[in-house]
Amino acid sequence: MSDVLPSEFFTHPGPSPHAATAELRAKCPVHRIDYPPGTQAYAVLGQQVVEEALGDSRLSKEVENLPPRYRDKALATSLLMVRNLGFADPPAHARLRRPISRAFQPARIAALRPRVQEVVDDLIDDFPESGRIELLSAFALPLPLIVICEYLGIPTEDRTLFQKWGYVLSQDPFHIPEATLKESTDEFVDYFTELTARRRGNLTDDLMSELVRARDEGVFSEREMLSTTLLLIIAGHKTVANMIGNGAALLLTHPEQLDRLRANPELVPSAVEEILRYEGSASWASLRVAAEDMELGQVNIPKGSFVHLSLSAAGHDAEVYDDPERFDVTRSPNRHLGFGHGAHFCLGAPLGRLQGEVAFTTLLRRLPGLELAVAPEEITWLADSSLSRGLEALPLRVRERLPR
Ligand code: D8L
Repeated sequence: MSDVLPSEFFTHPGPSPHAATAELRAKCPVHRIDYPPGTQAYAVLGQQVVEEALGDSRLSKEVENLPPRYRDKALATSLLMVRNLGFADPPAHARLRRPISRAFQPARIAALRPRVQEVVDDLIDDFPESGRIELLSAFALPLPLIVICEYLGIPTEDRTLFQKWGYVLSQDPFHIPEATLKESTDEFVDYFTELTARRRGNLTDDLMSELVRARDEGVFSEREMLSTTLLLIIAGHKTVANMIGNGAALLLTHPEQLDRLRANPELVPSAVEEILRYEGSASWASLRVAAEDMELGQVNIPKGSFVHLSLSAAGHDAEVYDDPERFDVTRSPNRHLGFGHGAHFCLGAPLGRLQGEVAFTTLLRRLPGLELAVAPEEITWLADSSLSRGLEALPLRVRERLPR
C-alpha cells in the first residue's frame, strides 16, 4: 500500500478508470482513500479480497459502528442508511428482510415477464419512427420506475418525484449539503406517511401493503418501514436504468459484439452478465465499516474504518478474468460480483436480470439501425457520491422502428 487515493477516485471515476485502477491493484489490492474526506478509509480493488470482504462478518453494515462523529451525522440525516435490510447485521438483518423476501423469490419475479415486455414495447412505441432519442429519459429510467411502482403498488404517475428523491437520497450523507438531504427526506416522508395512512383501510397483496402490515404488527418501526420503501425505490430503478444505459453504450461502441448479439439473441442473458462485469451499475458495494481491528489483503484496517469494496475494479481483475478489458458477450466463465456476494447478495438481482434481458432483446429486435448520435468521447459519465456507475445521458439515433 502506498498512495492515499483522493476522494475523486470514489466520486469522479470518469470514462475509463480501469487502466489506472489496474496499476494500483498490481501494487496492492487495498489502498488508503480520503473518502469521506478526513476519515480513516480503505478502497479494496482486487476481486479475491473484495469477495472475501463481502463474506466477512467483521465488516459491519450498521451505521452504529462508525466513529461517533460520522455515526451521529448518518443517524440524523440518512433515511436510506437508517435503516433497512441493506444496512443491518444479524440478527436485525433477518427481521428487516423477512417481510419483503417472498416478493423477490425468482418464481414471483419470473411471473412479471409479460408485464415487463408490455412496458418495454409501450415505451418503444413512443419513440419516433426515425430520429433522435435520449435513451435514459425515454426508456432506461421510466422502465424500472414503472415496474417498481407497480410492484410496490404506488402511483406510477408520481414517478418523477421518486426519481428526484432517489437521485438526492442515494448520495452520501457525508458528501452533500445537509439541507439538500433534509428537504428531499421531508418530502419523501410526508408523501409516504400520507400514502400509507390512506392505504391502511384496504391492504392488498402488493409489496407496499406487506410493508404497512409489518409496521402494524410491530416487525418494523415507522422509520424502518419508510427506509425500506426508500431502498426499494432507489435500488429498484437507478441500478436498472444504469445497466441499460451502460450496456447500450458498450454495445454501440463494440459493433462486432452488437452484430453477434443481433444475430444470436439467445446470447442476451450472457451479454447482460458481461455488461454487469464490465460497467455494472453498482460501482461500489454499500457501506461497510470495520467493527474490530482486522487485516485485509495483508493491510491492517483499524476498527471504525470505512471499507469501500470496488465491484467495478473487481470486474477488471486480470487474476480472475482472461483479458479483462475485452468486452465479450459470450464470456464464460463470468463469475462477476456485480450483485455482491454472501448474506447481502442483491435481493433484486432476478428483477434486474429480467428487465435487462427483455430490454436488450426488444431494443435490438425492434430498432435495427440504432446508433450513437454523438461521438463516443462525448458520452459523459455521472460524477456523484452515490454507489452508482452511470451515464448523464445517451443520445441515440433511431433509423427504423419495427412493430411490437
Ligand atoms: C443497493 C443500493 C443502495 C448500488 C442498489 C442501490 C442503489 C445504489 C446507488 N442496491 C443496496 C444501498 C443498498 O444508486 O447508489 S447502486
